[in-house]
Amino acid sequence: MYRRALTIQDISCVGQCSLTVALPIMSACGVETAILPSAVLSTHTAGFTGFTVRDLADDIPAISAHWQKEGLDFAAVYTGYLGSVPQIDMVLEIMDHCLQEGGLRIVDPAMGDNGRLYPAFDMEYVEAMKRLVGAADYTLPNITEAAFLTGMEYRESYDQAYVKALIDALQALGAKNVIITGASFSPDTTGVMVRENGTDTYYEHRKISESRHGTGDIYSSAFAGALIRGKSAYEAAVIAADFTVAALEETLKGEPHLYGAKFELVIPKLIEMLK
Ligand code: PXL
Repeated sequence: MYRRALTIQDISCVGQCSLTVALPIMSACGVETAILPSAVLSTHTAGFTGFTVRDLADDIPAISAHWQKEGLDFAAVYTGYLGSVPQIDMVLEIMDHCLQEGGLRIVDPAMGDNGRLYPAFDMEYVEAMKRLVGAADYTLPNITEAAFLTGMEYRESYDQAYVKALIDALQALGAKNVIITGASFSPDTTGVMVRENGTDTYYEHRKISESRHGTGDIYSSAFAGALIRGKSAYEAAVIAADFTVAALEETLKGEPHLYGAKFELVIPKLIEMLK
C-alpha cells in the first residue's frame, strides 16, 4: 500500500532535526512524504546561539488553499516542532480539510525535554498545543512534554503508575492513542509506554549514556512511517525505538558528533525492520 502523508515542522537547515530528519526517514519507510515547513532556522535552537528564524505562518493558508483547489489530500498528517501559536491553529485546520477519510493525525508535541521547554516556547504555546494533542489519533510526548500538557508534576524518577496517570490525563485532553517516549524505570534501561486501543504495553531497551538533539524527531518520524505502512502502534514504537538506539550507537563511534545523531548510517536497518 503506497500512501501520501504530510509532515509539518520547521526546517532547521543544519542540526539533524525536524524536516531534515522526517523527510528522509519517512521516505525510507516507503511513504510519499509531502512537507509543509512551518519556519526556516539556520540551525536548531538547542545548543547553537545566534540562529536565524523566519516564521512561514503567513504562507500556510495559501498553500493549504491551493492543495484543496487541486484536490490533494493525505492519508496522515504528522506534526513536530511548530514555530508559534497561530501555526498550531493553522495545522488543526489543515488536518480538518486535507485528510482523507479515516486519515491519521499523528502529533509529536515537540516543545521540551529534561523538565524544561525549548527556548522558543512559553505556557501560551503549551495551552495551544493541548488543542492539537487533544485532536490526535496518536501522540508521542516525552515525560517533560506530557507533564507540561497535563499540568502534572514533572518527576525525574517515577514508576509505571505515574506514566499511566500521564497517559490518562492526555486522553482526558482528547488524545486517542498515546506513546510516552523516554520512560525509564531502571538506571540502565529506558523505553516507551504505548496505550493503543485502551491496552498498555511497555517496550524496554538499552539506555545510551549520551543524548543528542533530534532523537525525538528520529523516533517520531520512524514511528509515523511504520504506522502509515500499516504496523500497529506497538510494532511501530518498537521499530522506532530500535532504530533510534542504533542511530545513537553509531553517533558515539568515530569522529565526535555533538549536535545531532548519525541516523543516516542506520537507514538500511530501518528498511530491514519494515520488511
Ligand atoms: O524537535 C527538535 C527541534 C526541532 N526544531 C527546532 C529545535 C528543536 C530542538 O531544540 O530547536 C528548531
